[in-house]
Amino acid sequence: MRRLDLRNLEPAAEEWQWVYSAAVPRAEVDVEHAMAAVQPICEDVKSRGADAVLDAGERFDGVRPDQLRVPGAAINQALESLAPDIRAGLEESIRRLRQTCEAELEHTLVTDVAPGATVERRMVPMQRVGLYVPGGLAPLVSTVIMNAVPAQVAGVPGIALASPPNAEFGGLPHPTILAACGLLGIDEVYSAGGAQALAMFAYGAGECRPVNLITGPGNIYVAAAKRYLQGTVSIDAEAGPTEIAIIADDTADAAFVAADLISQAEHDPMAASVLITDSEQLADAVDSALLDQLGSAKHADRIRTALDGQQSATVLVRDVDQAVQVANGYAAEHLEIQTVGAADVAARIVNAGAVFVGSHTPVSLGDYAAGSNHVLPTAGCACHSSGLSVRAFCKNMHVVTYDEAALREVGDHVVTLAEAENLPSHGAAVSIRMSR
Ligand code: HSO
Ligand code: ZN
Repeated sequence: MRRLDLRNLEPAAEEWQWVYSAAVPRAEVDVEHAMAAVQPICEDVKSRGADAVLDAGERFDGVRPDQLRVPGAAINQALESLAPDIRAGLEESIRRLRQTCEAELEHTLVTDVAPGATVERRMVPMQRVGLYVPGGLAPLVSTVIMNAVPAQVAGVPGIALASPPNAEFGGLPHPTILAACGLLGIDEVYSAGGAQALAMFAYGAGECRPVNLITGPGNIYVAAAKRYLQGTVSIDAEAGPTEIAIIADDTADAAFVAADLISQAEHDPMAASVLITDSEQLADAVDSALLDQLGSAKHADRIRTALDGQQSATVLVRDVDQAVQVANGYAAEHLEIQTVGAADVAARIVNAGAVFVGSHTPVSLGDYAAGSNHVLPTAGCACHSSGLSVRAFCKNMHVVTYDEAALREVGDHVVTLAEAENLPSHGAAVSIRMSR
């Protein structure tokens, strides 16, 4: 990995976030450009429905499924054929995430604003959501869980899932993805990928009715389709290539650090692996551990491309304070802390999709079975967005109840404010009640 020496950089107090977000570059992902490609696909799905989705599958995934909706029998069969050890892993992953989601459910809250006057914050689930699970370089079966469990715990009654048709499996999505759907009790599954799948969710196509919200990761075309369809539907954050940043000091185990940098680079030649350290000695040790471990890595080619890319680097800093600022400026999708006092360092992190604290909490654990969610904001979006959780699948709604005395108590203020806004009929709706 290339080295970026930021030890002499001393941004002014109010500037650090922008200085450091510019100092550590990211892969260039031109979503705007991809939008030109997805627009006709989305419009075609809008006007021709299921046929357009199937045609696009044939064009981009190399196979035209017999039907858009996956038959229930195919899901059952995939579940029956699932290897017992994979099933056990998926079940444990589901169990842990479900625990977190149940604890995080926000409950209805009633505020007594005045005698006889209450404002209730009622949490309500979205009524219909579309979950997207990419095919791509790996069948991300864990992503089925990360999307579906929070939606289910939130109480969403209508859950549909789409994943690209796979020529190897007769135009159905990957069987392990179908098996995970079976395990979770999701029976509305579509053989659709990319922009056409998202357009199907947004506009409806064939048996698929339109959804209120689309969640899930995907490639640049999926991100572009989300941007294009936003407004018609709500979306979670736009997902870009995976990122890992690690703050490590001279107490860190170089082999652990290297293994974690490699783990996320395995996703994508565009993935970013960033080591932030105040120890040149550790940086050297990590470089040689990377070389050692790459020798036996199955996907060494794409890992090497990712680590050699401009988006990956070892960033040298003066001390842990500067490391925290660099990490907060960069706002990584995943941030590991491998330092002395890791919990104290983690407490100072304000921008990251998720934080992994201490030498025994690798990102891979979170990818599968930590009980946390792995659908997280990338590309610096962790400054303003959150990872997927039950909250993403809920809305809050104020339910307001005033009795007569309570209205009388505040009524004059409403009338005055309505007059001040030159909206006297607003005031009249209150005074008509007060005059009875
Ligand atoms: N690290 C990926 C998620 C994933 N990893 C799925 C393995 N499978 C993005 O957070
Ligand atoms: Zn991963």
